[in-house]
Amino acid sequence: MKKIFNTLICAILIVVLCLLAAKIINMHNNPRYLNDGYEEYYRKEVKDDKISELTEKDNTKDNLENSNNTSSKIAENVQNNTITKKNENKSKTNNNIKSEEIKTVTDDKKQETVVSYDKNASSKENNNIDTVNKEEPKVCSANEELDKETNTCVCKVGYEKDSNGTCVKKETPVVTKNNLVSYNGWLKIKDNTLVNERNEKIQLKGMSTHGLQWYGEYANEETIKDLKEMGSNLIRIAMYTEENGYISNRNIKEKVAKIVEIAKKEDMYVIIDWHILSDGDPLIHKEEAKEFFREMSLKYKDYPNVIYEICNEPNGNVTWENNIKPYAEEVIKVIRENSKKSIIIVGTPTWSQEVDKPANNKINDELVMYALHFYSGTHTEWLRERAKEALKEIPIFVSEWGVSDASGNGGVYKEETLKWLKFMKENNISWANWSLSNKNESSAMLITGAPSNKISEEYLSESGIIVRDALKN
Ligand code: IDC
Repeated sequence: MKKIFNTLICAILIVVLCLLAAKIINMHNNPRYLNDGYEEYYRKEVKDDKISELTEKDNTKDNLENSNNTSSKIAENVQNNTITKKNENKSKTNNNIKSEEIKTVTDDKKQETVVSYDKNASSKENNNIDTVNKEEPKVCSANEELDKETNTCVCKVGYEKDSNGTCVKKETPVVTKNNLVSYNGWLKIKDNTLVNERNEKIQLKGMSTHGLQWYGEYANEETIKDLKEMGSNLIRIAMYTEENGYISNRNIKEKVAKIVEIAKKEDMYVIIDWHILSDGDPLIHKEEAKEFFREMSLKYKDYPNVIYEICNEPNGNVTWENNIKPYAEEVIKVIRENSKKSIIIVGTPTWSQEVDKPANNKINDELVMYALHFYSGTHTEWLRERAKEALKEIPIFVSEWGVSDASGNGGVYKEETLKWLKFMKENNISWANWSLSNKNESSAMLITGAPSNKISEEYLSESGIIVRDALKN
């Protein structure tokens, strides 16, 4: 028993002695106890690749600085050390960036290359030594500036990152959209298509009112604004002559004037349409038409946004030569007395389908366009073919079209409508869609019951949805 006790005491003594010896050795090497060995210790640690561990623990700025300085000193001293290699690589990279930058100061595209190069370099560096070494200031591209705190490139004021992470100029809200009147001014015709004052092609797109006497209230400040928001730059005022229209109710002019003023305020083009329909021969109300357009053209002589459509849809036993052209020449003359610069649209035989007729016998006026009307359920490829031919000779304006059949109801004929829209886009043909109303017929833009002061998604009919998409594109 005594023997066992003695052995145990001996063992404990040996262990205590060993621990003491170890402690003394450790004190010699540990910088916490011996400042002289600090650097030596660190070098050892670095060699053992423990740098990142240390940096993570010591993440106050001062400590970081210390460790940076120390490790750079060490790097200077220790030949063939991994850190030296990394530093060399880094400075090589920076030199490359600088020389690259010098080559490309004025070249935006190349500067983009610099940015991405820089990004790659820095991410590589971060994985290695950047956390301990004092970083070289980043080289930023033309639209960037250096954030000294984080040593990263950030977008300059007025610039923002795009989806590729490149700093691009911030889009300032467009006050004047370039499809509106303030940009385009008085319109002209060049190579049988509509152009603006700068001779740039322009396509007008918008809604036609239904008969003012029935659904006039749907054309108001709110709805016209909403339409503009949807991409529209045009509104057509369908002022019926008969069917309780202008001939029997001159007061309807006031509604016309109101809409013209709204269009002006909203920077949009507007068509004043002399909507003959049951009165198929324009000559029937020629005198009234002359009187009306004299008044209008005088009133709006300085309005670059006003366009005159002088006979919606001649029909019945009327011809271009005998009825429409003579009528048009007289009315145009009246308009030109007041307004030399406005565009005038002239209807064509058979509800404005026979554009081939004026193509062979034009009116002598540089600013006249010819109406082509279609309804997708009734008018198809054959009418597009005719239009294509006519376009070689005359400018065409689709001042009325619908997604239904010619009655204004039936359908919606979406597929055919899309073909027409493509055709009009390809040929830069301006258009107005029938109709801005909530009438229970498939050509109406709004569903039955839709209020008259709002054009929003929930009130769009099937036709309205197609038109909304067409206005956007
Ligand atoms: C239609 C309307 C319909 C109205 C009818 C009679 O959609 O509600 O009852 O006129 O006035 C046109 C005419 C246009 C027609 C339209 C549809 O320009 O006034 O509107 N249409 O039939 N030409 C071809 C079709």
